[in-house]
Amino acid sequence: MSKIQEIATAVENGKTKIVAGLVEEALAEGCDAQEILNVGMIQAMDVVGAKFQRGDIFVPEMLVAAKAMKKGVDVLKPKLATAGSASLGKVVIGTVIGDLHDIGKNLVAMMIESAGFEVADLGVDVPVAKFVEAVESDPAVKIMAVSALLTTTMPAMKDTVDALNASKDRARFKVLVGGAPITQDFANQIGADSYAPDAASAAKAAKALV
Ligand code: B1M
Repeated sequence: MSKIQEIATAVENGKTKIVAGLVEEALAEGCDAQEILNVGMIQAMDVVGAKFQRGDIFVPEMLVAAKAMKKGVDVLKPKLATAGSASLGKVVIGTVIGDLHDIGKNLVAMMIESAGFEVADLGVDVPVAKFVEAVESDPAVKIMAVSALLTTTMPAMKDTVDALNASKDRARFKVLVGGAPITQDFANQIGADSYAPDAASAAKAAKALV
């Protein structure tokens, strides 16, 4: 079994104690950090999601797999993030109200930061008013980045973008959206300025917005 496959199996099975060590070993063997992330972790989480959908595992197993992935991401972080030069401005990011998924949002924050932005992370389950307050209270904010991982929280993303679009400061900032159920069509429908399907393209989209 390849080292990346070992990582994937460990993430799938929620082996929180061994993932960091396996990632360190993979890096020492010369494996590419991006491949470790994509194949060893993100694909492993897809397998976890599919098992959950089939009823083979339940929320606690999903949670422990997420914890295992986080341990690995912590090791990968310095390799994935290439320090940006001068600050391109401030980005506020958060996962919409009702939604507790944060791994993808954290990766997006990390990539945007490494593209040269200052990032303020509001966390998960963020009320609409908190997004609006974050941008209206800080004139340095150039992009509001909104994440949603559940089809059931897509309406909350729409409510958030509606409220941001109604902000008195709307001309000053852009709205970027993403997350597994979000599409370019949905982003257009709700009036976001930009959509990105993954963390790397979110960083590119953010750069294109400023
Ligand atoms: Co949840 N969950 N979950 N879950 N979970 C999914 C999303 C699901 C697809 C699993 C499945 O059924 N196959 C499903 C949603 C189905 C749907 O919406 N139709 C689901 C469900 C149903 C639920 C619960 C409702 C389960 C329950 O309680 N019965 C519940 C909801 C809780 C809530 O939020 N209110 C729930 C809970 C959880 C845990 C808490 C246990 C845990 C989250 C832990 C955490 O995040 N700290 C969890 C997990 C781990 C998953 C899966 C398995 C993995 C998510 C993940 O981290 N993926 C997930 C299945 C899956 O994704 N395959 C699943 C890896 C991550 C890197 O990808 O988050 O997609 P992702 O992020 C990507 C892109 O989406 C994009 O870039 C990221 C990196 O490339 N992106 C952006 C994300 N945000 C962006 C923002 C941008 C741009 C791009 O711009 C601003």
